[in-house]
Amino acid sequence: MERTFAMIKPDGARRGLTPEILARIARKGYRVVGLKQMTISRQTAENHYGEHKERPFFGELVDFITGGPVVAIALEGNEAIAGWRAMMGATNPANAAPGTIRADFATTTGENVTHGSDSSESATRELGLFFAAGELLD
Ligand code: FUP
Repeated sequence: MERTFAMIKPDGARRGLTPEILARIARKGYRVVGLKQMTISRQTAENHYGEHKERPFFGELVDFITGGPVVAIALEGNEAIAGWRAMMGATNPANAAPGTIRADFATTTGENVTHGSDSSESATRELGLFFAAGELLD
């Protein structure tokens, strides 16, 4: 069993896509071991996206992700890290496979509805950034 960090970004939450996305997670068979709505602080956003801090879009990315409530989700399941990324689809929705969340619900890379950890190391780091140990189910 693997755990990963998933997020419904401000665009997805604002557009009312949270129930649809949680339904897809349930149908897939992942166990939700942590779930909360929150507004991300700039410090947490800059930490979360630290790998992109030299990129030209970093400021806009931080503005966007802190610009409204998100839904932070801890998922557990067999190969959940790769599996959740497959459900999201490619970063640029134009390249996302039909049936994926980004293909079905997004049109731009900047506002692509969901986030998912890209490796085991990222999953551990991001789960720790967004959830206190006591907020996750055993
Ligand atoms: P992903 O792992 O699919 O979320 O993609 P990245 O880690 O490469 O990018 C993280 C976020 O940065 C994307 F979701 C949106 C933003 N981004 C841009 O706005 N422009 C880019 O060219 C690349 C990423």
